[in-house]
Order: sequence, then structure tokens, then C-alpha cells
Amino acid sequence: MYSRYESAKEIYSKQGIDTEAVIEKLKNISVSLHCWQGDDVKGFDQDGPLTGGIQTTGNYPGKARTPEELMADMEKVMALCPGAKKINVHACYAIFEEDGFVDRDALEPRHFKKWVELAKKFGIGLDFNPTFFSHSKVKNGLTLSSPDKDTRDFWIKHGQACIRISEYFAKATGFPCVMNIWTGDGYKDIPADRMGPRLRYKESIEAILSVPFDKNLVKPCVESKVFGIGVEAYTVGSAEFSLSFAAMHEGCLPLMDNGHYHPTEVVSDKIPALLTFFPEIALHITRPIRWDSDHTVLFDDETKEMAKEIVRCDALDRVYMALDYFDASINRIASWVIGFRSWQKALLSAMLTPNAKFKTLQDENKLSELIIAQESVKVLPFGDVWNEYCNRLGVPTDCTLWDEIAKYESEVLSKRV
Ligand code: RNT
Ligand code: ZN
Repeated sequence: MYSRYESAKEIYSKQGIDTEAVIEKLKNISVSLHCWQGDDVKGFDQDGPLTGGIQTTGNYPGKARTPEELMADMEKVMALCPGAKKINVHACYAIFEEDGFVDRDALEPRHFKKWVELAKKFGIGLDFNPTFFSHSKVKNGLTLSSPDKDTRDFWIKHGQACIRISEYFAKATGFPCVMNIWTGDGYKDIPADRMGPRLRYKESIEAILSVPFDKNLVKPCVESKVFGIGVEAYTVGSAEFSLSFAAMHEGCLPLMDNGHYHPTEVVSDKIPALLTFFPEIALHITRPIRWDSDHTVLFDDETKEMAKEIVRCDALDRVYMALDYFDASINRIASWVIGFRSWQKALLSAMLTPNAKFKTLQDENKLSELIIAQESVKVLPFGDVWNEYCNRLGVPTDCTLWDEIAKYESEVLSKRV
């Protein structure tokens, strides 16, 4: 019998698209899976709440409480998601064994040995993030930009320790490690000095990047933000600050989180702008909604548009893609899986688009035809290719996804009381 996929394959081939080649390519594009969705960004190195301009809401039962639980959940997530992965670890997920706790300024590669073991088990890479929040040494909401030298020095040492850990990750796994610097530094209300904190922030990040490291192995990034909860008036690491910092420091990448801009700005438009100048850029893929930057990623218009830009700029090897959202109000595995699969769908949809044909229409100024062509692609049988992709990679299709998650919920998550 002629399957739905066979029929879709033929329809796409009339558009000049080889679905077989697309499936082969997509399965090898790696996307970084954030460890912090599983425990509401809590980590293992301190007992306090999540503070520092970000917040999780909801208390759905079953959150991971230990490294073992978190890693088991991540393994489940990976089994439900098609496509290549990396694992994104935050420094607060250090695992202290026999020799006990050390503070963030003294972290060493050995505290992340178990993460390396997990990555190696799957033959995948690791990314890393210093954790500049949820800690007593965040002084008056500030870390690297604090006017207090001891505070800055503590956090600089943390950043430097993280460079060493990132290099260890890259060497141990054989994949470069993207190390992202984000702080919530800023003020709730109108500051009297906007430049002073930025000058200190610049010097502190420079001090972190002054430790020797191999630029092919460690890819440091700076992530900007427009505002955070409790930090509404002023963010030190604003868009202009971060972009300028990356532009002026060779080997440092700008990282755009699409939850960190004004509501009418779109990261899809910023991707080609940055690719015009930077050899490599990094993304945090998320879904902003009103004041929150971190809802579960969906297969929505802007998500598709971002993937489309990466694909049609032929930049899949120049853009480091990582997920960054956290939802504690629904099954956390579901949130993780929905987001990862949505980004996979967005990439697939972008690769099933006749981009070259569309560009020609634009260059020939056939703009009416272009709209018709772009609209027509929206109703092609994308779902049949998606289902085929899931089947071939041995993961559930959307129809049976909840059954799998519900089973894990009843067998594993519901026992965590
Ligand atoms: C916060 C930033 C940052 C964090 C993670 C946990 O607004 O997006 O990337 O979400 O570091
Ligand atoms: Zn982010």
C-alpha cells in the first residue's frame, strides 16, 4: 500500500525537496537539552530558593530531587525525543561525593564527573553555565558588576573555574563545550549610574576569559536580557552591552535568548543580522509570554521562523542551539519533551521549505507569487514526514506521547513523595 509518507515524499519532491535527505540530515543536528527543567532550576549545591531575576511557577508533583533522579528523567526525555542531543549543565548541578561541599569559586572538574559519564553513555557532548544566581554571595542583586571587589572576585573565580570545567567537558566528550555567561545583575528601580556597573561587568568577564583555554574546545558566550523579575528598571548585561562585548572579544559568542527582548522584537530577524558579522552565534530557544521568558517551547510561528533563518542562512554549523525554559506547573518530562520536539519540528519544517526557490522570487521582485508560494508550503503534508521521522528514530509519534509519559509518571514520578 502507498503509505502517507510515500505520498508526502512525492508531494515534497515536486517542490524540489528530498525528504529522505532531510531526515538523514536532521537526525545528526545536535540540540542542547537543559538539565534545569527537571528540578525547577534548583541544582544540588544549595538549599535555598531560586533567586536572581528568574522564577519557576507551579508545584506539579514528581520533581527530581537528586542527581540520580534528574539523570533518570533526562534519559527518559532523550528516549522520547528524536534527533541528536547535547546536555546542558549549570554549575549549581555540581555533585559532591565523599570529599564534600565546595563553594562555587572552588569548583573543579571532578564535581561534574557523573555528568561526563552520562554524556559518554550516549556518546554526546556537554555544554556548561556558571551559576550567578541563587547564592548568598549575590550582593544586593549583583555579582560580576558589584561595586564590592570581594563580591566581584568571588564570581570571577567562579567563572574561571567554569572555563576549566568546560575544557574538561570538551576533552572528555570530544565535542566543543559552549559556556554561557548570564547574570541577573541589575536594579529594580531607576539607577543613578548605568555605566559604572557595565564597566565593572566588562572587566569581570574579561578576567574570566583571561584564563588560558583552547578556543576550539570552549565557546564562551554572553547572554543578554531586557529585564528580570525584581530587576525591572535596568539590566547590566543588556542587548547592546552583550552584543558589543562579543563583537570586541574574539572567540566570545553573542547568545540570544528569544525570551529576552521587547515583545515586538523577533530573534528570527536578529539571527541573519548577527550571522553577517559573527562566525558563530548561540541561541537559547524558549517561548516568552507576557512577563515570562521561559514557557515550554511550542511549534509556533516565531519558533518556525527562527529555525527557518538558521536553515536558509545555511548556518546549522554556525549556530549553537540550546533549549532554555522551565515549567513546574505541568509534568516536567512533558514540558521537556514538548519543547525539544517542537524545535525538532521547526527544524524539519524549515528543511522542508523550498528556500532557494523563495529567494529567487524575492530577488526577482515577484512578491505576490512569493506570498502565495509561502502560504502554500504551510499546507503541505508536514505531519506525515514528522511521523516518519519519529518512527525511523524509534520515538513515539505525538499520538502516543502522553501514554509514554503517563506511564513514567505512574511508575516513577508519582513515587517521589
Ligand atoms: C535567564 C536566562 C538564563 C537562565 C539559565 C538557567 O533569564 O535565560 O539563560 O534561564 O541560565
Ligand atoms: Zn537563557
